[in-house]
Amino acid sequence: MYLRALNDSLTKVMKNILVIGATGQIGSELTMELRRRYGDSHVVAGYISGAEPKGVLKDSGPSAIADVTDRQSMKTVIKQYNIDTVYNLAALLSVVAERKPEMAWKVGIDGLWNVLEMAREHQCAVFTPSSIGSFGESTPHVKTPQDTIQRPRTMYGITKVTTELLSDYYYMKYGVDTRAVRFPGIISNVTLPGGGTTDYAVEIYYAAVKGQKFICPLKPGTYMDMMYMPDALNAAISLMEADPARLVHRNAFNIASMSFAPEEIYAMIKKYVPGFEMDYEVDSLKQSIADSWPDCLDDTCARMEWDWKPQYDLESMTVDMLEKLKIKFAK
Ligand code: AKB
Repeated sequence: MYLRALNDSLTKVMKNILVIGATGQIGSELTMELRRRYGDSHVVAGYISGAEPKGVLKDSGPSAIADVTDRQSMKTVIKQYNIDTVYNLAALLSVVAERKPEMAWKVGIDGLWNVLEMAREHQCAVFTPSSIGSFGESTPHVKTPQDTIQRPRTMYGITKVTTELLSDYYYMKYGVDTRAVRFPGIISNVTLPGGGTTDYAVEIYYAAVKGQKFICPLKPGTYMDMMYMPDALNAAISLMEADPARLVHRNAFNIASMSFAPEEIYAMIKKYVPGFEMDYEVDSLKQSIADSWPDCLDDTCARMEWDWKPQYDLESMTVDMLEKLKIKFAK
């Protein structure tokens, strides 16, 4: 028991991690959380030119160019820092991907191919998230099972299903340790998301704290899975730390913590900000994407195979979001 614990902590200490897309919504917080757990010098913030890390992200540890479309840039950083684990967060979100399908494929799939090839060559484990966007109209929308129909009609969804299949392929054919979750909409207070269908659930908090009326781009009754950032970070890290012998699935696990429609998040915020107002102005692209996604996923497999358990629900997330954003805007 003691030896196992010692071994686990040594393994943690010895990990060298590259986060690709470290300045994005998830990457900026994931990099800091990984540094907290594994040590600052063991986590490299990978970025592309024009999206350099700033502030604490820049100052707390190493950073390097890691562009998924340029294999050489990844090879250089993997060798320089002796990387053994890659969190690959390079992707265009659903709305932008619909506007720039070719770019979405280039970054999401050609880029993933480069990451997986580098991982094969340098024996790295790889986490490349999928999404609730990997499902489509013909998927069961309520309690969506782990293994079910995945026939999305958006470019984002197509790249996410391909991500899952290609990641599994590299595991089965070459033994690359690929693992992933299907992220829902992620709600956070550090870095804003850009170009997703679920972004409204972040923007609504910013409007409430700034005392502005919120214009919701989705109709009442549009349910989607959402998650607070601390749970999302914990999901990614716990899965990468999970005992491989217990994993029946790999790419990618359904995870869930809350599902709500716009009128429900509005009512919850209004409970704490009574003067808050919201109106609807439906964006047809966002609405059609949201309508094609599940209302709520069944995450039983994640709970059974690696003990997934979220901490936050809509109310506890709302209290924390409002508190953190008030501090942020008081500065
Ligand atoms: C998006 O809305 O595109 C993302 C997602 C759910 O994958 N947040």
